[in-house]
Amino acid sequence: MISNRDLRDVLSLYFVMGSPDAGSHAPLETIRIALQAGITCFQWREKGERALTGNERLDFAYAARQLCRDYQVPFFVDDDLALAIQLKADGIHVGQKDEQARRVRQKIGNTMWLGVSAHSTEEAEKALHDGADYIGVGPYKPTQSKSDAEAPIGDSIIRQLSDAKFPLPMVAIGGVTPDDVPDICSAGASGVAVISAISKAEDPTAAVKCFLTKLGKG
Ligand code: TZP
Ligand code: MG
Repeated sequence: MISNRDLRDVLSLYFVMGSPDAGSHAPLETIRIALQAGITCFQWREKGERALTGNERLDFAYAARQLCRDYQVPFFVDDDLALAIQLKADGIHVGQKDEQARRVRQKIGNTMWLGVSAHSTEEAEKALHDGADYIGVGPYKPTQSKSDAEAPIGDSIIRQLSDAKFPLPMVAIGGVTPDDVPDICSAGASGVAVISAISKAEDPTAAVKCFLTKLGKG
């Protein structure tokens, strides 16, 4: 596994989506466009009433992973550890309601990155203790993309953790737009994790470029 320093760069523009999150383009085409435009990391997160199941789900997962390989962008799987292992994903991301991070770390060893969602400094410290490589902190602002999202927390937790020299990379997630990037980065995050601002953009290429410019990577 590459070092945490490299992971900070990987996490700069972390695009997250599943098939129900697509907007004006077909789901796989949306992912391809985002990869082509320069996202630095991708998480496949197949959630909600319209989520794919069975073979369609599996085919989509393999296709998304292949696209990421084609563009040499790390591919993460949300929640489903067995599938992440089957797909030889680069990483797995778990929420507080998913399989316990400590057990996931035991199962994957150092073969994959492990990301954990945190909404408080306590959850962040626990994630660190459990062996996470990074944490996703949010929701930053209200979001339409997660039905059971907690109340928005802005950059308060990222700021507190950063002030306390929390050692893991952090990404902000939830309602993040390009205009939020300067505040999020100055709070101490390595990057931003984004669904709808890219997946539902009329022009996903322009959305990605706008994020990259704000991240100083344009
Ligand atoms: N976790 C916290 S908020 C969120 C997740 C998966 C959804 C983020 O989606 P969007 O569209 O960028 O608000
Ligand atoms: Mg989850």
